[in-house]
Amino acid sequence: MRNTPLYDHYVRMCRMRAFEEACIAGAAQREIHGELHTGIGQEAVASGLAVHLRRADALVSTHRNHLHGLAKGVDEAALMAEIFEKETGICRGRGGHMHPFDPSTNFSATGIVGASLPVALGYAYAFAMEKRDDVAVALTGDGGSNNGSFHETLNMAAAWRLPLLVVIENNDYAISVPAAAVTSPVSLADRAAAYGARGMQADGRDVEAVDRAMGGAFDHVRGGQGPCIVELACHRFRGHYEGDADTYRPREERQRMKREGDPILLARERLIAEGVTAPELDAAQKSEADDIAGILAAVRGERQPDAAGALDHVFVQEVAR
Ligand SMILES: Cc1ncc(C[n+]2csc(CCOP(=O)(O)OP(=O)(O)O)c2C)c(N)n1
Repeated sequence: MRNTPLYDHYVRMCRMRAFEEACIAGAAQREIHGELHTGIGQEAVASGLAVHLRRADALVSTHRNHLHGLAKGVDEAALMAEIFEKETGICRGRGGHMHPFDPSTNFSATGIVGASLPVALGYAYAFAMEKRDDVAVALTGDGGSNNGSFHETLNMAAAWRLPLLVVIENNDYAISVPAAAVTSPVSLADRAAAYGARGMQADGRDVEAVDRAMGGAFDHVRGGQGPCIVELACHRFRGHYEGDADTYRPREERQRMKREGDPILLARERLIAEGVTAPELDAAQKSEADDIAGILAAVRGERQPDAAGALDHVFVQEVAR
């Protein structure tokens, strides 16, 4: 076991990938219903975020949210159980893979594109009112950043100097629409200047670059200097959802991104150059995969909610005053 930040990122990213591969197995067996979106290929973003997040920070994610939940420290077994619609899930199986919510870690997600931003703004406003140095993080994709809520949120956060960090996973596509066809300017981080906010870009495939960018961004926001946008270029390896034929991306483009832009392979190459052996890295990867396989086996055996209780725990039954 090595003890370097890059080695830890490698292990975390292997675990994240194994987690989502387990979800893919569930979708293939029709244990998971609806459109399952994975972040396979985008692990460096989540791993780079994970090391800077504190438990009291809030993170609001999107339809592609599993890795962000893991980065926020949501219990893995309970998150997987939620994705598999089990009574033991963080929302007792009522939220499913697109609407997980975990008050104990301030993690939530929404399937409404662009809606992560105003929810995170609410957390940021609350943190400012309570004079806490916690950070509210909104994840969005390049597609989500073209939503009106992006502008409204950043304007308000900058006007009130709120502790909001907007992380854009720019994987170049919103379903089948290339970002360049619908986005002006192409640099999303440059939009920060219009709000008087901080903006930065990094290679979202390079976990060390993400870690560095996040370090600067969290220092800025936690230090009370107002909102920050971090734009991370990355690739989504799978189709938009499990079942998407992905015909809009040429085969060569898909092959090249997996060959040249896999954050796990990039970290692995760097570790080998630093003297870590391939068998050591293989053993670490296998150990994470075995662990996740154990969680998957347990989750599969858990109970689904009864149909009669479908509306239980969905609506607020009592409001404390
Ligand atoms: C308000 C709204 N419009 C449309 C959709 C359908 N939809 C789901 S995901 C998606 C694309 C999102 O693209 P992006 O923000 O780039 O995220 P990515 O899928 O690339 O992670 C769309 C249009 C939606 N869920 N919500």
